[in-house]
Amino acid sequence: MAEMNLPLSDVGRGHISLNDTYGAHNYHPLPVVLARGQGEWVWDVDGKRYLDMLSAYSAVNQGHVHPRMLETLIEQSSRITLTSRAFYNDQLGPWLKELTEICGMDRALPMNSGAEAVETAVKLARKWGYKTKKVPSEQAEIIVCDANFHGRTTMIVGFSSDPQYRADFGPFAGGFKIIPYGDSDALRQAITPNTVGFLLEPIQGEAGVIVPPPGYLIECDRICKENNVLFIVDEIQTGLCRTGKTFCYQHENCSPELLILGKALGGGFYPISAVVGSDAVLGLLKPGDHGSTFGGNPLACALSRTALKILQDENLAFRADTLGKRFRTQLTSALPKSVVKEVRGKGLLNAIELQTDAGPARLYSEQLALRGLLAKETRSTTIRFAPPLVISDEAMDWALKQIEDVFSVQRRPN
Ligand code: IF1
Repeated sequence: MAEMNLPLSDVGRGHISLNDTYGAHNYHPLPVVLARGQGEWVWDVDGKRYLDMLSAYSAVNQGHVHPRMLETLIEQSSRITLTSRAFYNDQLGPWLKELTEICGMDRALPMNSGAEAVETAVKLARKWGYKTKKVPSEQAEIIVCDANFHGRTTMIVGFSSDPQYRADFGPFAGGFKIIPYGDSDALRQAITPNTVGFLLEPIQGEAGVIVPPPGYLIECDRICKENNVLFIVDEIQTGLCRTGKTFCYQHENCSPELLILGKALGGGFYPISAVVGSDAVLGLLKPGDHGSTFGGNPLACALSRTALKILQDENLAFRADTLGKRFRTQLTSALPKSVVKEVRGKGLLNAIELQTDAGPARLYSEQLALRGLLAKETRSTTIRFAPPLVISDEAMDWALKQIEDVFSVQRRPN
């Protein structure tokens, strides 16, 4: 793909060339080299300021370099950072208590990345299936959705429906069944006596911020409970206030058995993920069944405790809800229908869907970047907008103006 004509200094060019020469080419980033961040703003190596409307895919809901996160990092890392789970540490216990209280659940298990937490949830669901539901050995089935995104391990890409994520990475693990997203009848029909869990994203992020029909989540929850199947919600991207509630499933009063968290759980400072759930499921694990060198380390837990406090103290669910409504209302009325098919999302997880003849989405991300607004296309006709939830009213007004200018017919960039 042709690169945009972004005024790039020799310093910026140098960094890109280091990536090209010494890195694996598994990404195609915008040619912006970031060196500093604060709140909703980031600066490149030449000091140019950008509004971050990606938030590291919702991992910096709390904003870049939040002062309380920085303080916790300094304080905790000057005491102790890593103990392993061979011993207890003085941060893990309080983190478990605080997190399970926020989730209204019994127990939690810390891991590091989102994909590891998804792997953990699959192991838990299978163990529950064999021990409690009495599914015959090796027969456990887990139902997942078309166009899902749950991570990049071989097990997870094995149940992806995206050919690129799978191609040349097999053979894959069995035991997964793919059904259409947003169709609860399909779930009802796919369940067999060997089904142990149904894993889904309450809004599909990578697929293009796909919001399922109203009532879908609670209907799936009901179907799972009627059939003794675990309802497993991947809130790695939608959780922790992003969609205007602490968890996206709360929009429909669901009560999942397993909740998977990651990204913003570390406040943008540290990778930490978790599976949270009932004693009936998490209580089945015995010493040696599962673990992680870094999972539950004191630095991660201390940072995560602060990350969770910031979400509550700064009322970020309410902010996401209010600002998100403004974003969708204003852009839906302001953007020309000839270019934009739809503005959709929940809270501050939003997308602009282009008309098919409006040119590739990447051109629009590039135009926005030229104006100092960072957003990223996903698929060829969708641009995702997910700023840090701490974004100020003024920054949001400025962003809306830039978006209106770039997407208006006169400036259509092709
Ligand atoms: C990349 C996407 C977003 C996730 C859900 C699990 C994971 C993710 C719902 C795995 C990760 C990422 C990974 C990142 C880009 C980003 C992404 F475009 F790829 F799909 F956000 F939309 N469940 N999402 O969204 O978590 O192991 O990465 O910690 O570059 O692959 P992880």
